Amino acid sequence: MAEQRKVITNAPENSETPLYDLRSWVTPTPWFFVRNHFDVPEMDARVWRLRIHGLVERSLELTWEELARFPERTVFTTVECAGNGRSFLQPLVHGVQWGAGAVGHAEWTGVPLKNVLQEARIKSEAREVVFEGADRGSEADHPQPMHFARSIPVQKALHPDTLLAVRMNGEPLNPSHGYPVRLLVPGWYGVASVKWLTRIELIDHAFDGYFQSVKYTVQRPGKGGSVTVPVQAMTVKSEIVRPRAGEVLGVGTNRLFGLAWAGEEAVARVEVSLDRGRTWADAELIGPRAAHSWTMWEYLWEVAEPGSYAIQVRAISESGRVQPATHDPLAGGYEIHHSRPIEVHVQAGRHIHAQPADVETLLYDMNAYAEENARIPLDVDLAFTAGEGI
Ligand SMILES: Nc1nc2c(c(=O)[nH]1)N[C@H]1C(S)=C(S)[C@@H](COP(=O)(O)O)O[C@H]1N2
Ligand SMILES: [Mo]
Repeated sequence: MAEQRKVITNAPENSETPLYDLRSWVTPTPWFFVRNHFDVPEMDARVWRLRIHGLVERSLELTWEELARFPERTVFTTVECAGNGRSFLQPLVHGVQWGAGAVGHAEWTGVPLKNVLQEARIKSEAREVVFEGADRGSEADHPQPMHFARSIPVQKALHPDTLLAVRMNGEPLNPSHGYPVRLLVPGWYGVASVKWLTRIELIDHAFDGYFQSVKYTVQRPGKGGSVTVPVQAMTVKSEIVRPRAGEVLGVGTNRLFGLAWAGEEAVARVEVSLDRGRTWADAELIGPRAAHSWTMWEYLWEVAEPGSYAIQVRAISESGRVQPATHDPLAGGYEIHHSRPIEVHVQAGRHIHAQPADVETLLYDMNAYAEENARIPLDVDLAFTAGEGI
């Protein structure tokens, strides 16, 4: 499968998942968005080392073979860039001008970080775990070259699904996604999932690296106005995948299809409004539903009157968090998750009689997958053409 990402910038590569073409719960790797700050570093698993040091009883320097001796675990996780959707903000905010596609959902396999940290034996005063990538470069407001680095609290580092990932969708990580080893922090914005990982350090204070304290931060109400905090878990969000904005539909039954996710939570409900947010109806959630993963939804929209309509969708998480209608100005250019209406046109004389997705046929392999931990044959779902199935 050729690379089919939508390129936003070339050097370094920043490219989007072609969201509006998705036909599977899992995003095929060649389609999965790429967010790089610096050039992709030259990596070779044969000479790769992972240093684990700082507030540990026993510093480690693992080789690829040593890492491979730990038991593996496989998880499904949606990864979204905290800047996803930035181009929809008015007025424009500085940064990569992402559309909706800086997000993807994949199967990740690797060694639970917890097991490696247990071998290093964390000291009780450790509070955060800092992860450093092999990539290096400078930013306009930070001319000194630096490595990409980010931290997470010890508690999140010990979560059984936080992985030192070595495979994505069953294949070894490719260079764009962090070969040979990346961190995977399920439910958190992608910035936490450090690629080309070479160093892990346990510290007893809040890490203040550039990508932790200057970029990838938001304001929160706090003492004396607001405080700056690093982005953490993904927020509750949905996207309309089909129809696309401006599409011509027909009278009868039109099928709306999309995705919704809620960070560390599962999605409880997705609602659709066809009257600019006055009334909302439940969409059908189809396929697998789990924390850390996006959920597919569909809605069969009966429409008799030709004309222009706005379709709006919002997701609600299991704890009851509702996707908002407007962007929180305190979040600046990050955590852009407000529900965006799209305009469509229902044409007179054009009749559509959409059917619900044949979930059983389309998802049998995905369900088998979740149960048996078998791999999804990724090309199966991609064979379906527009209008059929998912
Ligand atoms: N070493 C390193 N890790 C990194 C980055 C990076 O530039 N360098 N980008 C981060 C950001 S902001 C995101 S959104 C995710 C994107 O992961 P992907 O490129 O595999 O989709 O990687 C994160 N990990
Ligand atoms: Mo990101």
